[in-house]
Amino acid sequence: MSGFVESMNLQVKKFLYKPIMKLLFLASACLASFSIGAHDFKVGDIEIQHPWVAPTIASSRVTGVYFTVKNLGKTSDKLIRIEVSDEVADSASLHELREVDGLLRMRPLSNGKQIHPGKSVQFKQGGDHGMLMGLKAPLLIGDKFEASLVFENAGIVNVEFWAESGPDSSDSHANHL
Ligand SMILES: [Cu+2]
Repeated sequence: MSGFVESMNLQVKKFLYKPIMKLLFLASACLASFSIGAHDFKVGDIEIQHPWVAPTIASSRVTGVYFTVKNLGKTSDKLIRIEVSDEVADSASLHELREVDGLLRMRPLSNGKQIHPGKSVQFKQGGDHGMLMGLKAPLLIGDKFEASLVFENAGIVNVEFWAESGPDSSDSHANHL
């Protein structure tokens, strides 16, 4: 496992560190107007709000996926993993991103993410997030793909990720209808 983490950290340094820093620079401006619109998915008590994916940068085949999980129920649930078809990417995983001594460190959310009853958890730029590695094609704004979020209790929630420039960029959903 530690070998996997080490090799992933190398990959991160090589391919992701700079794009993530650029995205972080934009993130604070975007977060203020995060919208809850029609682009939501619900199974049982779990609602997934506005799943979106950052377009790929240059020749990168790695990107981040973002969404909000809301637990409308009275019992806790846990997001265990994210899955995509191998026609979309070689792998999809959930990561946490923490600042340690001024450096962003990313590692797998190997125990999943607890979603307490009545609470929302954001998977967002600069925090916990999903990641696709080995994308089969560049992702451009307006592209879409399906993915599954797997929960301990709610089971599989199928969602559609939309490639957008930021979390507030599709308030009107004009590009998608
Ligand atoms: Cu990551």
